[in-house]
Amino acid sequence: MAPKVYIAGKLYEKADAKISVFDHGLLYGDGVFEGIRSYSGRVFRLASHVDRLFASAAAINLQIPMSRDALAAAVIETLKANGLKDAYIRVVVTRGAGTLGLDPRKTSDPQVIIITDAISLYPEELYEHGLKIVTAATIRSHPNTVNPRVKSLNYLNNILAKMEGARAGCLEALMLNHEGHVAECTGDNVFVVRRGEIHTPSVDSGILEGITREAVIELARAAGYAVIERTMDRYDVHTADECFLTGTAAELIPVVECDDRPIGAGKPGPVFRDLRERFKRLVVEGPES
Ligand code: PXG
Repeated sequence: MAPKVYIAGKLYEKADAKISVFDHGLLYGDGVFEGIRSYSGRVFRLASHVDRLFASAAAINLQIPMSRDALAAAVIETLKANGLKDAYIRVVVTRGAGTLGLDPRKTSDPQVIIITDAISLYPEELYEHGLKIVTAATIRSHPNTVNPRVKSLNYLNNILAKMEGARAGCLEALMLNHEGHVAECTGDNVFVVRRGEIHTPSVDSGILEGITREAVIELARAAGYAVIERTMDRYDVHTADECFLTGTAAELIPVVECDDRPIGAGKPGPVFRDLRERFKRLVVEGPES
């Protein structure tokens, strides 16, 4: 089936799915997005993604031209039109086309775009053996610039950090905040395990409040682990017993080395393995859409 892309209420063939070059989403990165996943036709935590999208939009004073329910329904409709069960869903809302110049008042018609695609997974061997990461020199943005809680269309900081990771032969890079504390990776949240307790940077560390992060915190607490959200330093990562990342694409993925230091035993640990299994069960138990 030819892929179909949703733009402003209509489905278009991929080749015809186009928006204006005057759209401020393109000209200035003025817009917000979500990356969502469906498992066997079940969309994982759709309501949470819709809430985060609306919060991101509110933070940049962008009015999404449809209700939360209509947006959620459009996601399901697009998924069905594409005949996809295990899919990656990208929702993008741009400020809309305007004149050249930053002024958002000179734009009109924010565009809601929904793209679905087959999910591209990390190779299973990364889950078996773990990732190496390095700390990037590029920091997460200061909360008084674009707050990292906003999933905006401007990902340049993270892209620059990802390039630093790639230069060091790593698929992910650790980003610090403006105070030098650990924030997160370029597209994943970070967790460490120390003496059986699970620690992760708090929301005020300058992170995106990951939906996988939230699910893993809930799962871990329900399983009896202590989960502590706090200010963390690189020391906490370098000296951890275990480290793993969470995100929509990666789910939970182990980190076995950071900045050339092996983490714990240098291989994925038991807490990671336990939580990964619990997460796998969770994603198939969600409501059918
Ligand atoms: N931090 C950052 C900076 C992210 O961009 C996460 C953490 C994890 O959040 P979730 O809600 O996914 O658990 C992200 C997520 C993409 C894409 O297409 C990006 C993300 C997720 C899915 C797709 O680039 N980022």
